Amino acid sequence: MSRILITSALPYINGIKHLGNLAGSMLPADVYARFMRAQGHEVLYICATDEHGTPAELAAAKAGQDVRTYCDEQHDIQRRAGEQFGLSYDWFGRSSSRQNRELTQAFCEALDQNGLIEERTDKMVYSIDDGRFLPDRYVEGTCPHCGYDKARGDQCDNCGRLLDPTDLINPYSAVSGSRNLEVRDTKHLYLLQTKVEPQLREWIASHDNWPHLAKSIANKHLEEGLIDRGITRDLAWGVPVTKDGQPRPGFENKVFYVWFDAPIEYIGATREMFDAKGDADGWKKWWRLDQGADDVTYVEFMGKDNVAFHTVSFPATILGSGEPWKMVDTLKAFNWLNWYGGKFSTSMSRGVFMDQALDLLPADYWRWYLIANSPESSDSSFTWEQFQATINKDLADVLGNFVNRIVKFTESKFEAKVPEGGEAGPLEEKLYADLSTLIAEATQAFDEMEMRKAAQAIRRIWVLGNEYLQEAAPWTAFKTDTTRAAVIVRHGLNLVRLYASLAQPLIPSTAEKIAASVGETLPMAWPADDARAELSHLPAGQGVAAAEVLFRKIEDTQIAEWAERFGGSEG
Ligand code: B3M
Ligand code: ZN
Repeated sequence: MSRILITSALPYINGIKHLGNLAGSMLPADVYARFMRAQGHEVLYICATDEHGTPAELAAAKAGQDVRTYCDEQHDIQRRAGEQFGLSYDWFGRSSSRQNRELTQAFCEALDQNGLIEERTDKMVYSIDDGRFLPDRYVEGTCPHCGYDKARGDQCDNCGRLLDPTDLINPYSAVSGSRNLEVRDTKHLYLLQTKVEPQLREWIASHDNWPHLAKSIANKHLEEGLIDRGITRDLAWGVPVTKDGQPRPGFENKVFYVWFDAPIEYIGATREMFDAKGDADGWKKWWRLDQGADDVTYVEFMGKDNVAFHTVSFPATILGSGEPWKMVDTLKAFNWLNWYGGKFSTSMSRGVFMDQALDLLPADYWRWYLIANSPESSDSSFTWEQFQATINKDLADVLGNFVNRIVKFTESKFEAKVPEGGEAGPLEEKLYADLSTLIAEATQAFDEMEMRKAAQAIRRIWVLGNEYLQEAAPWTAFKTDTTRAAVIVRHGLNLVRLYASLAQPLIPSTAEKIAASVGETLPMAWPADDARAELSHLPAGQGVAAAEVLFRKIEDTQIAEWAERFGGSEG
């Protein structure tokens, strides 16, 4: 048994997340956490809302709320949506917590003591009418590259280029619309990443086991070379900047940049959890190498746009601190899940969002589709047609049908009990062999975080069960040889049991119903690759009871209605 620490990239606080966000970090992290727990490992799965930065302040202003109230509300909304999607976090924290504030300040002070922090003077856009600096998204204007007139200070939404607020033509304040702006000098803290570069290179080089996408993005950033990075902003909402535990002179009206404190919240959230349990030092055995974390395996899940922050910036913070922190062992990154070939967009409400999805169908339908079509080796696209086909075929026809058919047959012909007697024949021997190979494949795929492969192997296991039942035909055997029929039915019911245990990571609520139909409860142990043993668990005489319909087929009329409502169409 090992100790596995799992984090998912922290969903940003500015509104409920869409299915693309879910597919690219939180959901696969949950699937992996559930798989590891089923294997008997000690798992700590941590997530949180990422609450600082200009998008939070601006979204709060738009909602007419103060930013603290806005974050309180949005945090609860996201926590509930996560629960409803079956995301089995051990803790869902908040980057605005006291714990994260203390850790963030302590990291900066440690970096400062190691000579890795420098005060530099920057030129920034200042709004005279608003009486404040306008960092990042607080200033909008015309993009110097494409002429789009609503480009934001950090990026142009039209051409996608990264911008600096001072690049904008005809800039105006996003707060007041005022054009009464000037460029002023302002002091900021810089993290001297250039000085940490050798250590960072060595650390990344020692991790050639990372899945391909993460590794290639990390290397690309190293090739481009590291630059010193501004880690403070002229904002009111965020972690205040300190020196020796006091407000840092000249930085009283500044806070840390959101990307500085956000990853530290992985640690902060762990501390929130142990504090809530009254175990103030408990977090250390997960995060401090000198306090027991040296036997932890740490895995991070995230979308590809977050990789640089997790392979370069955050490690630079940790390495630069000179302190014995647990660092990531494996980093699993995802490409985009698109919406009909275009992007999901929070600001343009394009696509389906987590709350809306659950109004349409239960979580397991979405979980299966999103993992089976995971944007792993390339971007993938959501379409209603593909969603309908996947659900109807895999879940309704193959899995749901198998379970109901065999359990109902047992109810009608074997008094709703696992029948005894008879010996396995050639068909069963073949089943053992094929199944053992597929179980091993599924297990390896989950181990390697290959989500699509894992789903594929599981689908093939479901298909194999259907083929076995078709060929063995217990309904025919029953007429002439009830002992033979008993052997087949017993194998069929054990397959149902096996399906429940294999389904736990992917479709956990359905796994519970499937298990219950053969008298079992979750959690169940992950199956071994020995199918002969796996198909002999259910004791003869154990009662079975068909579940209500496991999956309802999605009708064409529903698809038409949803496509209309959510704008699912090309372009
Ligand atoms: N909040 C992801 C995003 O909103 C960002 C991840 C932080 S992980 C420490 O794009
Ligand atoms: Zn542009």
